[in-house]
Amino acid sequence: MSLLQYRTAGESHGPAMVSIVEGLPTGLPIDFGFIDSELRRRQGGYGRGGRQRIEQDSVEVLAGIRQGRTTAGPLAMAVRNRDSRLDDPDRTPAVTRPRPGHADLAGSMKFLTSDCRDVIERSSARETAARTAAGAAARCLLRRYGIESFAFLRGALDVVAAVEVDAESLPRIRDARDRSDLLCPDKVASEAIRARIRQAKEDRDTVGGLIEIHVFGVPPGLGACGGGEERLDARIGSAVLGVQAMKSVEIGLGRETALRRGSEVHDPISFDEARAAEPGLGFVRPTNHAGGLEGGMSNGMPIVVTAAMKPISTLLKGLPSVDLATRQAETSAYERSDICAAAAASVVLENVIAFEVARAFRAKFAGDSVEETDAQFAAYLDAARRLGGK
Ligand code: EPS
Repeated sequence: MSLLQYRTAGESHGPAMVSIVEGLPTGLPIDFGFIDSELRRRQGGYGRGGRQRIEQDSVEVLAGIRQGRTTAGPLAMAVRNRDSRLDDPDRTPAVTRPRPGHADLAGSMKFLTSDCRDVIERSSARETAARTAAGAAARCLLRRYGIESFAFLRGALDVVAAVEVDAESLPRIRDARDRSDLLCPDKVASEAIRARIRQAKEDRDTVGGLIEIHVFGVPPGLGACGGGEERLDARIGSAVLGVQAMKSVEIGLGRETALRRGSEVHDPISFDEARAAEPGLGFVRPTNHAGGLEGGMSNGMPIVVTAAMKPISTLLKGLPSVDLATRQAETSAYERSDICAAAAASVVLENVIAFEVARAFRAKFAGDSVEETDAQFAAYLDAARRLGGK
C-alpha cells in the first residue's frame, strides 16, 4: 500500500480542477456531501471576488468509488469550472504587467515568457478547490478514528480575536465561527476585521489574515523522530506553505519559543490513569506550547498551527511595475480578484493539514482495508496504554 498522497491538476479557467488521492484503505465510506460542504465554505468569506458568484463547487467522482466506498484504486475527483475560457484568447488576454506579490514576474522568468497568463492560470488560488477536496476526503478516514481538524480566522491587520478552543469547547466555538462570514468565532473581532476589509475595498487595496488550525484526537506517535521530511511538523509546514499566499507557519508557540527560557516553554508531563481513554493515553500536560508535536511526532495533545496569509496581490489601485514587453515603468495589471480571502484560506488549511495527519496515520496504520486498519489502530492503542503500566 503506497503512502497516502495526492496530486492536483487544472487551470483556473480550464475545464476543471482535478484531485487524485492515492493510499486510502479499501472499503472506506466517503462522505461527498461533506466534501461539497467544505468546497462551498471555501468559496465563502467577506471580501471574496466575483468568481465565487459564478462557481457552485462540488465534486464529480471520476474513479475509486463503488457504492460510496473506496476501491483498491486511486480516488479521482473533478471540480468543474463554469468560468472555463482557457482557449479563448479574447477572454483570457495576455498579462504583461506583473503584479508585485503575485507569481507573475517569477513565473514569466521561469518559463521564459512575457505573457504571465500561462503562469497565473496554474498559480491561481482556484487550485485550492482541488486541494480542499483531497483533504476533505482524508478527513473521512480521520473521523473514523476520532480525529478532527478545525480552523478559524485568528486576526487581520491590527485585530486579533480573543478566543481559545479545546476539545470540550469545540462545538460551541465552531458554532460561533460558522455564524461569522469571516469564520472568526469572536464577534467583536469579526466585525472589526469586516470594517477593515470594507475600508480596504474603498481604498482599492487588499487584506490578508492570520489563521489558526487545531487538530483534535491525534494519537501519540504519528510522524518520524529522525530529521527530515517525514517529521510531522515538516509535513505540516510544507503543506501550509504549499497553499497560495502563505508566508509563515508556526507550530504551537512558534516564534515565541525563541523569546522564552526552556522552563517557560516546555510542557510538563504527568500521568492520570483516569484520563487513559483520552488521545494522550493518560499522559497529560498543563500547557500545549509544543502544539501537539515533539521530536517530529504527535504527542497526544492537540496539534496547533498558525499561518500568516499575505494580502491579495491584485490591487484595484495597482502598484508600480514594468511592462515585460517594453520594460517601461507601468502600473501592475488588474483582473477580477478578492479583497480578502483569509476566511477561505482557513478552510483550505483545515483540510490540507488534515491530509498530512491522515498521511502520517496511514504511514503507521497501513492496512489495505479499513477492517485491517481498524485492527492495527486498536492493537496499537492497547499496547500503548499498557506501556510501562502495572
Ligand atoms: C479564486 C479564483 C480566482 C480568483 C481568486 C480566487 O478566479 P478568477 O481569477 O477567475 O477571478 O478569484 O484567485 C486569485 C485572485 C489569484 O490571484 O489566485 C478561488 O477560487 O479561490
